[in-house]
Amino acid sequence: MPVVLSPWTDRRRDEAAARPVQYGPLVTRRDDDAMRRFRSYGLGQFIHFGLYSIPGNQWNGKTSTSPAPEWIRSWRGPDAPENWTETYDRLNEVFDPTELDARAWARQAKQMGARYVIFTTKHHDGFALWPSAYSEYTVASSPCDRDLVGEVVDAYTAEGIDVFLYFSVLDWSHPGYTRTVPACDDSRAGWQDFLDYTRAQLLELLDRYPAARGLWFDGTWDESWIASHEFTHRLEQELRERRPGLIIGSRLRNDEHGARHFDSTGALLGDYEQGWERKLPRNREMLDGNDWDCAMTIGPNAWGYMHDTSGHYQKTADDLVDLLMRCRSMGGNLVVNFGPDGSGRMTAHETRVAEQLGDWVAQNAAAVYDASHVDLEPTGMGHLTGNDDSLYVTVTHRPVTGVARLRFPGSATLVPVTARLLATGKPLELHRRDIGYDLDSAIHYDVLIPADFTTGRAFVIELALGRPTAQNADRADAFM
Ligand code: FHN
Repeated sequence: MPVVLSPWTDRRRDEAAARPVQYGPLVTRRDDDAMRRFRSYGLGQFIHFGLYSIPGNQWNGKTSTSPAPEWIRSWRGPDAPENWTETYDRLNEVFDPTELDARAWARQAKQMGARYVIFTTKHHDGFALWPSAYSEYTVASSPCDRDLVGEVVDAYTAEGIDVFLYFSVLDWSHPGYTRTVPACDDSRAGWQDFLDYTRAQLLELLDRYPAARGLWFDGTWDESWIASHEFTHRLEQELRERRPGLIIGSRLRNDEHGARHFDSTGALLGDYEQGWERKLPRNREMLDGNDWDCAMTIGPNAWGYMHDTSGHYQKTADDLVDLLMRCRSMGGNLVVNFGPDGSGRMTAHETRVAEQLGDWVAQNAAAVYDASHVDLEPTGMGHLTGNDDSLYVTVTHRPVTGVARLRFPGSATLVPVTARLLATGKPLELHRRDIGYDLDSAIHYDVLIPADFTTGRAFVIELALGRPTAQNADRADAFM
């Protein structure tokens, strides 16, 4: 069967053309503690750290043309430093992040409001941030000689932040790695060696770090991996057996027809949709009720440290609040990426943004964590989240009328009964309105935003929900 590469999050398959699938999902929608926890994380932190953090996107004063700073090893062309690949591959000899204090990172993440962290144990260059017994190319071969994965797992766990281990399958350091399907005996043997090594490293990670809650896979798009569907199916099974409750997103494997993230019948290949990278779904309907998160950079397409950020827009805390609440309104989590520099220090911009985002989240926590998608018409004012008791309106676009108007279906059994500003608790006037749109069966609830309330940030209106009263029920329409 030829391998068919499928586009990134392609789920819209022609049902008539759907082929039988043998290597489909190993799990159906889980509702255990781990997944319920995942659904209430709300906000996460991603950290990209490794050898690429040393150059950032620069070497000897020149800015690299590689697609992203963590891809700097692939810098080619006339501007690339001489023998660049060899130079890069030897960065382990100087890797020594003396400023890296995982406890300080974890405290910062906690203040930001992150409930989970995804940490790069090994990126595409193959350099392992733990002293892996299955590779020479690890922290143990550097002056650093610390178990950075262990430090991160311990520090974040101590702060109550769940840890997910990022692992790139794609590995430029392994001689057996090949992008295409191995076609001769030698390359087949090399590939098998690579698969054994990958499996061994993954089991090693699970055994060394029992506190880790999930594995976050990357670099699984090459033909060679896609053609290894029997192996990856077995591997996923083995990982799940080894660590019951482990969370694995949809980026590990594909079916035998090459369909990634979703198999050829459209079924999700993992516990949650892991294809939302630097982009969000347009609407909730696109998600078919699946769990999901969105991994988002603060700068451009830069996950690792970027030394030279000139000309690149850096997202603000306001951007991130908007993205966070947009995700929550569609039932997902936002994972904000950080790229510390080669010494292990977070950048000034990321630090500032983390603080500001954290202040906002702390004041509006109820709207973020225990509130998720609500079945109400979206509002142009901002984003709706809620639960059985409360509805939260995160106002990013304040109406000039001073009235925050919400539409509820006429048949709603739970409607707003009181309103207040979530951050301060200040009560707000709430009115049920008869707007007079023809044939509109909706009920409108108006919250009055006091003119003297000023803020430079998005704000949240909390509405307590209760049973509708009989108000207006006895008023008949005029006969015409
Ligand atoms: O190539 C990587 C990239 O460097 C980065 O790690 C992101 C994070 O989601 N994943 C890959 C691209 O999809």
